[in-house]
Amino acid sequence: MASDQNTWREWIQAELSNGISPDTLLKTAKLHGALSEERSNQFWYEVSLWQKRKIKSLAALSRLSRMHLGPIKSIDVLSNYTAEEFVEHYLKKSKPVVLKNFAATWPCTQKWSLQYLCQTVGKAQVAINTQRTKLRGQDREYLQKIVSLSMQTYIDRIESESPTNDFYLVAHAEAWKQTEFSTLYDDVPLDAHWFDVTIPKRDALSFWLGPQGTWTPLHCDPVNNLLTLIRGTKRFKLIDPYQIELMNTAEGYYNLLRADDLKTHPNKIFRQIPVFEIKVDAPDALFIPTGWWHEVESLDISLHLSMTATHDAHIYKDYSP
Ligand SMILES: O=C(O)CCC(=O)C(=O)O
Repeated sequence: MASDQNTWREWIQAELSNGISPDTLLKTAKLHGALSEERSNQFWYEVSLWQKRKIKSLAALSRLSRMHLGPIKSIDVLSNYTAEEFVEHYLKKSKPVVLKNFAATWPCTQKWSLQYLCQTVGKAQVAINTQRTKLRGQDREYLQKIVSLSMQTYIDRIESESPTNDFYLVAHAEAWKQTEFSTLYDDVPLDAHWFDVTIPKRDALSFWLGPQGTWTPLHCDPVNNLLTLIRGTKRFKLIDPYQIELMNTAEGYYNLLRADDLKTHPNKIFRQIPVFEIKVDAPDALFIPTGWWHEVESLDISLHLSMTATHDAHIYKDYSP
């Protein structure tokens, strides 16, 4: 019974963090006949706990902003760097940075053409996020429009329908954790200077592949991400978590505003928020620290790995807008 209650609690909290409203959650639970009297009583208690966590996250945000002593002025782009410099000057300070040629020597950079992926993991069934242009909260509501396809079929669609934002293989699909994908694991070396190698490889990263034209709305993540581009080019718009006004327009980890809306926002405070725009090409990496808002557009057919097993990856466990 206790574990049933825990599952119920975890479901409520995860969906609220995804930006689903309490009313929609209640309706979904009723629809599936999953709303006993006991669960119904627990529901609003869980919602209030989640709201308290949201307030606590404001405290976490101000702590984050203090760590790098005020808002940063620009995003550094480094051609020469060591893991130690990255940890000291960027990871520990929660400061984004572009690392040129980060994955240049990784076998995946040479090997993973679309054709190679068809040969190796073409038969794997993957959960594709579809009809993205029709959904207001295309990523928050991703579960509504999932379609299962073989990688081969998905790659054929990428090649014939690009550019489009209508379908995308994103982290939620957990493709990398599927048994078939383990044949690719040796192509991504995890150096202990950069990554916490005690974390199994299947849990150390997520695999994203999509056509030119995918657009991921403004959001932040509760974990540090050394986003490593294996193919293609992406444009990022980044906003410092120091800009706490954006908490007012957040729904879970997502923001209702687009980065471009800020320039013309009726409220001056929003118009003054700096947006850092930066293009990243394979095989470069962009460090996106916990809490940093980011909006992402693929300028080519793109494949990237979100490397989340950085050292101290989970120092902001309580960060949850
Ligand atoms: O590339 C994208 O479309 C989004 C990537 C992203 O937000 C992430 O890896 O956290």
